[in-house]
Amino acid sequence: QIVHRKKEEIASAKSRVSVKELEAYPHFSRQPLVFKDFLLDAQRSGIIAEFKRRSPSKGLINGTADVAAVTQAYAQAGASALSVLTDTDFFGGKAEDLQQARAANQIPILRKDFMIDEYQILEAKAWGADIILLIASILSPQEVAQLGSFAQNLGLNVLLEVHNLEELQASICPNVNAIGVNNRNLGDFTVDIQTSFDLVSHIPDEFLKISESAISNPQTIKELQSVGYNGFLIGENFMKTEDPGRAISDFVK
Ligand code: IGP
Repeated sequence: QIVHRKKEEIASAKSRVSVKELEAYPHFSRQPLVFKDFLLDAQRSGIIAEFKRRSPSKGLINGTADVAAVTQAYAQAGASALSVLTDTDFFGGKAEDLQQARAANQIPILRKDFMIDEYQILEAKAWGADIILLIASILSPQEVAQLGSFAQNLGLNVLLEVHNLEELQASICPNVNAIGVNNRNLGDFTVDIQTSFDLVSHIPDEFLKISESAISNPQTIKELQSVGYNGFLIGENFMKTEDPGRAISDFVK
């Protein structure tokens, strides 16, 4: 149903400017940052800090946070990268959030959205993203390979999200740079960190390894690191507080 809704949204004229116009956005010709350079930088925390106003599972998380201020505070506290939701219907995000985060920061930014076609990847580049997300559960392995190669040809990095071994084995391909194991089941929203521990040995070492969702204490990061994870995608734990920037600094201390 996500795919269906996304297709309708994309097809509606108002959400689309022409490809020519996207290519004329100032950020379109910018050289994207390389995810690995920041994720493997020992001076940084490995945290990919997410700006998320609301979610289907939690409802409103933070209605007042300012995207530039929060993402700057994340970067200042040692985040390796940023994740910015651009999906409006489910997450209350928008293109401007990503553009404002870009203008305020010089670390890689993930466009967090349900990506199903090449046009959205052109948007991501135009808005200033460095990384795009491909979710195995809503794409065929062939689509993952095609969209991944399209993004990499634009100089973007690709994060492939999986939730179980079947998805991982079916969709993993050289056209993605990082594998994100989502601890949240997108079907019923249940979360279990064990998912990350179960799948890590099946991810070949040439891919960056990222654990996503439901991480709420620094001890969990240590344990995930010890089994081979390089990155930790955290949203709610920071955004649910009044001052997400402060929450991440306390967390990395
Ligand atoms: C962050 P959390 O539990 O720390 O807020 O999770 C991130 O992993 C989550 O927002 C997410 C997501 C997604 C959102 C993971 N995969 C796909 C939208 C679409």
